Amino acid sequence: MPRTRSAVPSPDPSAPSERAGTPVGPVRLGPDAHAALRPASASVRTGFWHARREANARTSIPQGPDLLESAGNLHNLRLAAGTAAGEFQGAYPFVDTDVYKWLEAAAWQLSQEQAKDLGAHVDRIIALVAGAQQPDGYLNTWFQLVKGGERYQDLRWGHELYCAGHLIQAAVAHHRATGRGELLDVARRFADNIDSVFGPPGSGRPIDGVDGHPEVETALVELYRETGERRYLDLAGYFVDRYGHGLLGGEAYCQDRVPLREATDVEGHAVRQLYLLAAATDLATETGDAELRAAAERLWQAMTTTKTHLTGGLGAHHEEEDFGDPFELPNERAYCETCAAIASVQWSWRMALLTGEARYGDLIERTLYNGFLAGVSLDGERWLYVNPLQVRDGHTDTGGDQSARRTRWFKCACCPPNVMRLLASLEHYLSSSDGQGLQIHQYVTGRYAAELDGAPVALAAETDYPWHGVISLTVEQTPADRPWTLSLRVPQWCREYRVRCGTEVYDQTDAPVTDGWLRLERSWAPGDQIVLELGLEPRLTAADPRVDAVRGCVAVERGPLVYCLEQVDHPDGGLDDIVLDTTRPLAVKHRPDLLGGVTTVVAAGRRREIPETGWWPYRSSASVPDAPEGGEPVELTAIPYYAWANRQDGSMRVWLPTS
Ligand code: FUB
Ligand code: ZN
Repeated sequence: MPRTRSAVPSPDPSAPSERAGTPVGPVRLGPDAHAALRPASASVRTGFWHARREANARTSIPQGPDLLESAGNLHNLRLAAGTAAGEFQGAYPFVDTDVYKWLEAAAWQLSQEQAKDLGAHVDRIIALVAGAQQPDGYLNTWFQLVKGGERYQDLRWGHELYCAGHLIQAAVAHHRATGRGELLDVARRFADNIDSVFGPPGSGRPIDGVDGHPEVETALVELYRETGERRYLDLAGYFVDRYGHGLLGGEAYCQDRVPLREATDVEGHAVRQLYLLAAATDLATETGDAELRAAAERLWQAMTTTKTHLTGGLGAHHEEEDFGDPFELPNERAYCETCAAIASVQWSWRMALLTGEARYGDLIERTLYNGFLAGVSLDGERWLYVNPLQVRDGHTDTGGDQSARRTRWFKCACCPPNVMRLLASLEHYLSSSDGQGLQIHQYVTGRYAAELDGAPVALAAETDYPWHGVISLTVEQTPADRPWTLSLRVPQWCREYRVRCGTEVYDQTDAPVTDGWLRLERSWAPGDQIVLELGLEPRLTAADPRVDAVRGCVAVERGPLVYCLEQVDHPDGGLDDIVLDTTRPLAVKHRPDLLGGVTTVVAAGRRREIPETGWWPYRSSASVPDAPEGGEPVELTAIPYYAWANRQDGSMRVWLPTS
């Protein structure tokens, strides 16, 4: 798609970007966006997500500067600036992004609290980044220090534009959060350098190419949103449309096999695919491009129906960190990179804003509570890069980045600062407004607020979700003379619910729910109360029979949480011989003492008798051999999947055999 240039006046980038009533967060739609919804403001005050965000704010983010120092990332910036001597440190060309993602996380944190120490670290690290930038705006310590300044020659693997993307996102965050423009100046100068180099044939730019790792595209859209400079949006559009034309050798791995507009399935490296789709959705939102929107909707559908693990995790192969075939959803070898879960949330949120549909909030919820949250330990100190759904008895862990054991930091440390930035900006993904009312996508204890034609509306929320299903909302602010609609997402997993709104009570048989939204249109008054009760009966979930890896198994779920067994809770043996008795009821037991306070699900099971098979693990007979019966009864204690690997090493499983 040829790039067009148009002159849109750009606001002064050094001016505080926070306008009254405009929420601070990663996605700020342009004034003419073709979106059904716009992000609203929210705050998280206590409860489940508050605890996770506190670990992020008090432990994960504060540890960042030391970790970036000891891993050499900051040293590389000093080397590039010429203020230190030594060798480049780090194994990958994209180590600068660990710094940028940390800066982004710190910026979102600063938007919520005055934190002097954190602010000082941010200022110091921004100065290091600025010092490393070359006079013409280029910035990449690996290429400056290791590759002798040989720029843009290794687009397939070099990650130069990927790094630029994370720098831009950090800069936008810093500008939105603090109103300060130092990092935004650095990012713009790099973006301008890229814009002067990349373009389609005939554009006068020397390189027609794309990065092997999409990321800069969604960042450029956000830079356009922040600065009003149309050429950043056009550059993003050019990049998105140049994938699939063989510029990267035609490989599915880096999204180059087929143009996105023609694609019928998600494929290749999961994070790459998802960042590209986030960018396509951003572009469809800003430009009204119906073909891109249709492609994004089609691919989201394909992904969720055939390639998503129960936890919301994405990516089936360790080898290439990529999607597998439809229904190829391995269990113990599930890849489910933490970054892929984050990218999925980012993409689904953009889809929710574009379309207004509640189903995107369903996937966001599933991913946040399970595939994403498992990526960080409860204390915020250790991480998982891959998130398998089973660890076998006798598992030999070879350590390294793809270990099934939590690790303090990784050689490829993409996931930890990515978790930090999502947790620090979580409030952004909770609610929206469409001009006619407020939509609540995710339930927290805190406050949701928006402006309807300049009039503030706000609700206080109290809930013990996900342990209890009651969500109490109180109208705090509302225009007196104008009815508006409060829309509450009723999760797709929820079979029974009830809502009380003043004297009216509805349940699943008569509630005004369409497409996942329970819509309450009223003339509201301060003090009005709405109580939503979501039934949290534990349930057994089976997979589509084409998911061979878990045929004959079920998983335990309750509300938005996927459960798993951990060996530490079953000290009399391992987990590989366990069978769940599906005829016996599941019991719920809240355990304030366990894992920071979790609701467990207790089930009846048995330890299967393992038949003698002789010299190898197979049995043959003329007819299909019977599944072994009998075995010792055993009480099974299932914990939320996100909390696994926080005690001692051992086996774990989500999918439980039923025979
Ligand atoms: O290539 C940069 C990042 O490293 C990817 O997003 C992750 O999957 C990891 O490979
Ligand atoms: Zn990662």
